[in-house]
Amino acid sequence: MPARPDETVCQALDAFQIELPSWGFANTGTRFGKFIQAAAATNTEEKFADAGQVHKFTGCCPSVAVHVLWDFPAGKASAAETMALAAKSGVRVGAINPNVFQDQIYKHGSLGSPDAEARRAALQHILDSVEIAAVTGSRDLSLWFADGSSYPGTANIRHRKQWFIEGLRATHRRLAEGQRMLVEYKPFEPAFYHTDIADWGMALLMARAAGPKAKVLVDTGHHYQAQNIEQIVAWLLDEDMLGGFHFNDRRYADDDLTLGSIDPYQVFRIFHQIAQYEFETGRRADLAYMIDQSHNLKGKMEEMIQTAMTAQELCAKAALVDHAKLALHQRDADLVDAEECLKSAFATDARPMIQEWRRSRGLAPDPLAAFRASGYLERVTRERAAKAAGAVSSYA
Ligand code: PSV
Ligand code: MN
Repeated sequence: MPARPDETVCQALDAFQIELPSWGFANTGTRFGKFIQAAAATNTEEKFADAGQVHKFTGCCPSVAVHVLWDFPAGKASAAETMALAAKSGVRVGAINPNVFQDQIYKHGSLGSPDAEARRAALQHILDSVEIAAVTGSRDLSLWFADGSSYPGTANIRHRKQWFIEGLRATHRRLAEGQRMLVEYKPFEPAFYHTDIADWGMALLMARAAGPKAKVLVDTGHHYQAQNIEQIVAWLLDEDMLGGFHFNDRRYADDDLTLGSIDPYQVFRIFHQIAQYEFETGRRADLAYMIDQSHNLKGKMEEMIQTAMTAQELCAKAALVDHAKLALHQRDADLVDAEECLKSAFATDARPMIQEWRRSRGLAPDPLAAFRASGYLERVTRERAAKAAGAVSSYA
């Protein structure tokens, strides 16, 4: 007998966790400027404290992805301290993101730079990050490279590809048992002519060349318009090469908008591919779900809670697809019925079932309302504004 919808939703939510990005709690902006929020976290401790609140009210965000340089000011030496700060706030350190795009040495690239010294520095930083991951017990090393070129003829694309393979292989050799490296792709920005790892095919090739612990990371914002992201997901799942996601939404390019704010059906279709894979294979897709958003205008913690709730909702809707029925419609090429089967799950209001799940897990049915009622935001706004004023006056 098929499970009742509320049981299906409960099972899906019990199995679903999504990682918060430490950088989503700090002041960020566009290349035209930053609008400062008094409540924004100003250091790693505050980022974890805010993340802890998001987890406390949603119950599905127990870990925080961190950026080396931004969250480990003293590199490896600060790994244990960063871990302790996370634990103090009821979360743990998640994926480690090396940063090989900020330093001056990376002006023409990192692992793909024509300058051997830059390639060496990038590899060293990535290997240090592997060591940090070993201390923090992080499973994943998330690798995003800003490498590319902005004018035709200025870079040897094949040489850069080969340097990348060398660097990624050297990284793979350092991974301990149980660790993974996730190769992220992005079509453009900051480079505007060619990007070394520009799409899922290039990331797949790089991951395969690196070794069996390397998988592909799909950032939903890193695609050209009209690209069929769920097909990429389906293919990578089928190849056992999908490692995880950076979730966000977009309208034009890598906009880093709130997940599902522009196209919730897109996110649902991604979750559907995963649920269908799990239904057919009987295997759990071993994926790291992560948020990668820049909260420039909305309140950062509120946007994070909104994102986690949206992810839960779309994951729950995808769990409600009647897979057995869909398989029959697909077999018989019943096009309208197959499509309606998918759409009826998407149209189901899963929110009452999710609220029930929250109550049964001791969580408030409306995490956003509960967060607002907690007074945390007002308290940190006051404290952080006072700290900023103090810093200005002591400087003056
Ligand atoms: C690049 O746009 C990216 O998506 C990468 O994942 C980075 O790690 C992240 O944004 C934050 O800069
Ligand atoms: Mn990303």
